[in-house]
Amino acid sequence: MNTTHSAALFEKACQVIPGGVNSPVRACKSVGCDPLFVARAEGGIVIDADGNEFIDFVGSWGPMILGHSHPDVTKAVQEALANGTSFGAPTASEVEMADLVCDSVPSMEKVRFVSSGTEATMSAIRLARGYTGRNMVIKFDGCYHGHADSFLVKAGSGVATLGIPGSPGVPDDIVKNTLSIPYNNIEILEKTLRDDQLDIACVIIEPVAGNMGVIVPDMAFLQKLRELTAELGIILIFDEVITGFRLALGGAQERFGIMPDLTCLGKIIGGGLPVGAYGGKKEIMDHIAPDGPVYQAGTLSGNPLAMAAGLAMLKTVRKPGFYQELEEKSDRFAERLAEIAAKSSIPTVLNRIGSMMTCFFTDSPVTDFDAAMQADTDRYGQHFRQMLDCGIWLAPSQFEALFISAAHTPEQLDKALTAIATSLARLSEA
Ligand code: KE4
Repeated sequence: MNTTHSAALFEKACQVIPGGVNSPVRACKSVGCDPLFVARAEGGIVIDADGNEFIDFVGSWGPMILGHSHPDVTKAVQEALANGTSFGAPTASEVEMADLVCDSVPSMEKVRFVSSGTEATMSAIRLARGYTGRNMVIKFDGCYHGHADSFLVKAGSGVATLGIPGSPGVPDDIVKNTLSIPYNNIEILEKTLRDDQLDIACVIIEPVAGNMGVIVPDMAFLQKLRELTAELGIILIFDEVITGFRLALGGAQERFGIMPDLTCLGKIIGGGLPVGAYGGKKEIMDHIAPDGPVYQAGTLSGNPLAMAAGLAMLKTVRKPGFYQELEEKSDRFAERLAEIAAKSSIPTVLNRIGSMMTCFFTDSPVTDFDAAMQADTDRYGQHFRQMLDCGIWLAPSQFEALFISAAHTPEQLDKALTAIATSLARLSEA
């Protein structure tokens, strides 16, 4: 495969951008190769700087549930562009978007838009602390909530891949207010939440983990979390940056029927443009400035181009049958993937819910961060490179998700499955 242009771009990029990328996982360090630079994308396909075509299962890390360059999204952004790019003043599109988001996400009565998932989660925990007057935040090992200081303790995406247990630059007195406990462990959860030495403001969780690879929680665990936080007056925050508008129109909370107090959104909500959001009960959200004392702001929050893209995305996924069709397509893919894996001598574990899944190179169930860390990342790296050679673009990390989009055609999915079978066969010969 000719990668001349990507190689030249990467060499130049490394001179002017840390690691040559604007987000660490894109550097492909954990899969043993240099990154390819994307020139354009359409539907289920990305095309790199050298013209190589790949079937894309990263989907920009989740946003591309419609596939790339969806005509309705493109048209909406072009129309908005003709009116200007940013005003720093309220617009009708923000009101329409907020109304549609609150109508779609069951627990949301009010929502505030920001420009990234990190902004959404950091604002949500500030709100929880301001509302409760307490400081402690409980998170779960392997869950990633963006790169705000409070979260960089044994996080998942990026950090787990790079093996950084936290991060330099995060002051100790920030970390002392964040406690990370094992995912899916009811006993430790109850012991921690009932510890009256801890002035717990909130618990933040990915209701399906996507940043240590995909891990679906035990429903008893998630239900217990909801019961305990309600009983103890602790704010429960669902970080649905990945699962929002992915697992159902109303995200994981709709799919599982478990309602958080606050929800964080990102990725899909922006249709590929920078949008994050946090929202929930009016009683809590009314503590946010300017109505309330908890401060949060953003120059480009509710940006008209991003709102246009988000609205076009929302109107498309709200069409009858959208999620059912995506679910059925994902069912077929996952069933065939499981059959292929079962025939291979290479030990793998497939964790999947809806249109998100991870094939772990390990031989035991993956139900928490420690189990995920047993995966053979070198073997995943070989798999990644072999799949790239077959024209399939997977996440450059064992600890991320494979996403099926509405744009993936049966032929593209067949090609991917054939490539996976070939890759596993090669791995078993290695
Ligand atoms: P952003 O700040 O990257 O928009 O969102 C942070 C975030 C928050 N919560 C969850 C559950 C997330 O998955 C993320 C970001 N996800 C990673 C990949 N899983 C983004 C990829 C990257 O860092 O480049």
